[in-house]
Amino acid sequence: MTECRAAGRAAGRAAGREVVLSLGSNLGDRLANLRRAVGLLCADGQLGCVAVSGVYETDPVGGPPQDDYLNAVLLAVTALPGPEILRRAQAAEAALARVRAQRWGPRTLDVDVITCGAEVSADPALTLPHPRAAQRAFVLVPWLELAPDAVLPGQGRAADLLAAIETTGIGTAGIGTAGIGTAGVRRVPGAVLELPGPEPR
Ligand code: A4P
Ligand code: MG
Repeated sequence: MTECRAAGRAAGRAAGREVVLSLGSNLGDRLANLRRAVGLLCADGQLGCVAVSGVYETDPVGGPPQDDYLNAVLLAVTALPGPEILRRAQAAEAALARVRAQRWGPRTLDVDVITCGAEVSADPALTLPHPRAAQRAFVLVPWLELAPDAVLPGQGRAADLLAAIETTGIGTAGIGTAGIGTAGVRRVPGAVLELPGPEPR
């Protein structure tokens, strides 16, 4: 885990709630895309970035035949409301020239809001927790690396959800949109996503 060194960002995190973001890329320079995403999301300190996971190469889930993804999870503590967090996620996608040609299609960058504190919402514009997170080893594995006691509000412990993916077989690679097991999620040795350093005084 890389600790946030930006002391100047502590104010942005005061009285905030923990937010979990999932980052994915399978088009272009995937690692550079994830690095740029972290830089963009953490840039102004309003999304108080706390830690970023290692990078995982993952079998694609759903959509047309497409290349493997790189996935990671970013933890933040922020007072920003959910819609503003989603707006920032989508702004990062737009900055990486993401084209929405097809649902679950290949993309330079996908930023999903996995949780916003304990909030539970069925709003289609921002469903919380993310409606497919519980079935996705590419979300649960990097999240558990950062937070072994992670809980998906209303759905249980992330570790138990991951175990269920494995034992039910839902997670077998290649089955529709359901998901992939941990065999489809491989840590990329040496690939590191750094949080931005301290802001200049
Ligand atoms: N939306 C609602 N709730 C949320 C939320 N919690 N986080 C809405 C983010 N967005 C949320 O998203 C569609 C709509 O979901 C948005 O209008 C937003 O308001 P989108 O980003 O436009 O389209 P999408 O990402 O193609 O669709 P979707 O259904 O969000 O796909 P997912 O669930 O994001 O899946 N396989 C691997 N291995 N790794 C991946 O990262 N990603 C996907 C995308 C598929 N397969 C993958 C991966
Ligand atoms: Mg998405």
